[in-house]
Amino acid sequence: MLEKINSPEDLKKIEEKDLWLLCQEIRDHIEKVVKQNGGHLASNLGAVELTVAQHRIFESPTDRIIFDVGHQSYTHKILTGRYDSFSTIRQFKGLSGFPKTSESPHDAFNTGHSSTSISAALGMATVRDLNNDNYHIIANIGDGALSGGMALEALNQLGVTEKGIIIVLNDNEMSISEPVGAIAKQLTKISSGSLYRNLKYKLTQKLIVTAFGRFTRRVLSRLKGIVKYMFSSKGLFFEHFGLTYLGPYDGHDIIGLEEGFKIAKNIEGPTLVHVITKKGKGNYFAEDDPEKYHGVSPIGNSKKKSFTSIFGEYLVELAKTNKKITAITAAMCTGTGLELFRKQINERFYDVSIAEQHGLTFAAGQAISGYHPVISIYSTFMQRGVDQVIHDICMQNLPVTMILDRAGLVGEDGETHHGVFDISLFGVIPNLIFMEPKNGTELKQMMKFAINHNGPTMIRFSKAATLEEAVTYDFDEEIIGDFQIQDLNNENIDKKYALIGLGSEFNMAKDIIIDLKNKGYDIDLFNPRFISPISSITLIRLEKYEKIFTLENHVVVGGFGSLLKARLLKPEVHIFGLPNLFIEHGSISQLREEVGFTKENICNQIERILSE
Ligand SMILES: Cc1ncc(C[n+]2csc(CCOP(=O)(O)OP(=O)(O)O)c2C)c(N)n1
Repeated sequence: MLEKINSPEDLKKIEEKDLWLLCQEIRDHIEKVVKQNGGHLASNLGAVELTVAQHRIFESPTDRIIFDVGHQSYTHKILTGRYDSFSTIRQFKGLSGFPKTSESPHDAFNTGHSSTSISAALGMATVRDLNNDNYHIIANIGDGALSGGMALEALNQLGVTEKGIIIVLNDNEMSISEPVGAIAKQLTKISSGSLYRNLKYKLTQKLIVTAFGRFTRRVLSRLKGIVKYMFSSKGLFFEHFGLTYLGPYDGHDIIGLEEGFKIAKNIEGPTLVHVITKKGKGNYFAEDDPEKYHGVSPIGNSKKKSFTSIFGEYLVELAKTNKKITAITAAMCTGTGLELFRKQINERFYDVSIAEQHGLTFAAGQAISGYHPVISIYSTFMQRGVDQVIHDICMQNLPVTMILDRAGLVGEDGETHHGVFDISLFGVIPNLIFMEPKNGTELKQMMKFAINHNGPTMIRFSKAATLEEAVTYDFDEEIIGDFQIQDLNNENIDKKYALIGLGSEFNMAKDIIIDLKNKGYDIDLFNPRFISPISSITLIRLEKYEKIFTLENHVVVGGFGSLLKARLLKPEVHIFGLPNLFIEHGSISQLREEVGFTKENICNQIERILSE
């Protein structure tokens, strides 16, 4: 059937009796492609019927269907003319794993980061109404994403503007991990409130059947108030925000869902359709362990040791002896390697849900009270917390250790997920000691130093696999801001030129030095360790060079090399890194190739500069 569906119009022609088979085909196709390309398996399997029903009842692209986070939009892509290209999802030059307005008119809004859908929908609704247009705006949001601050801020405004948008709450009682917090608890209570559901559903349905058009809508809007107070307090949680609550519906019953959406279409003002889904639906393993199957890697991917796992294991070791250490995650326990901490030191582990900003100020609160919180957030999601880092943590000089995981290019998740702006955002903040380790051993040393430091520290590291080495050195307050020169062959150092390879780029810097040495160029190699501050000893030392080259897994303008260049007077500084662009998706090596951030290219460029 799927081959014949090129648009939602074709979907509407499918007979009701065949819909279950269609959903089966969609699931099979998603599973097949995700096994090959990696991607968000469990979330997509759970949202199949939900998406089919929406595309049968609404008129996309005139009606705007928004997907919060966007990781669950695979069925939507398949049904909106992208069945043929779906096998390219997440691959270089292929379909994106998230909605992209540039990819299809059916993708109403770009997403990737959580909890933006209600804000975007409300913005769209205000313009629709100013223009006296008439179309529906649907915000699909998960129970996890609903816990994010932005979603709550949007609900706060929505309640008073009373704009007609339809929020579809895809409630699978899971974020990536188990959802936490009071909202999650409320949702569980509502889902189990079947009396309210049945009575209210029947009443609303009756009204729809017996009257039509604007009159019906007006009557319904008025009755909303009456309905609200007739039944138990279950749906009042949302009705207090000024929403008409419909549901909960079985998220795998297309006919029931279609009825729900038809009712929602006819209600004036903001409406919330509460849908209960099973994450991983249809796949035994994903249903059984939705956390593991939330996002999967393509088959055959070997798991080498990552900075993340070294961080997670070592933090537990440190925290076992230092009882003042706490660990904080914003709904990314597994991804940030804090699983072990959650299991072994649960009393000092905090999952604040998808709330990076809150998590950072929460850490500040713990730090000012005498503890040393370690909060790990992906570099890209840390973009949410700039003010909290500046205003709450650094301005008060509080001992919080912030870990920026997945810094640099991340590959297949693409432009919304690359962590390539963090140095521009955090590299100039007073009091903050910002570091990047060249390998796993150095990460441990930095962590130990950070825990003992009485002020804010930040450590970024990439997704790259890394090694641990036997040799360690004293990493203490004495060396803050000092770049380390590497004497590769016990030969004279302090040459005319220097190459500084930041963090995960240090190894490439080393290879470049060796290649250029073979071509007759002598260059000193530095492992900077510190992004900020840079000590005056280091600056004085670097002033002696004629030409300095820097490498970083970050955008060039505003990054490590830029910050260094601004501090140096004499040497010519040539910066190698990523272009200041939103870089698409693909494997990390393809992307590096695409932007020219490869050993060969950089070697050639340095050679050219040195031979000038
Ligand atoms: C700001 C931000 N923080 C973290 C994430 C990582 N993330 C992606 S999906 C997800 C869980 C979303 O849960 P939910 O909305 O319930 O959707 P489900 O996958 O359960 O369908 C998280 C935390 C993100 N995308 N954006």
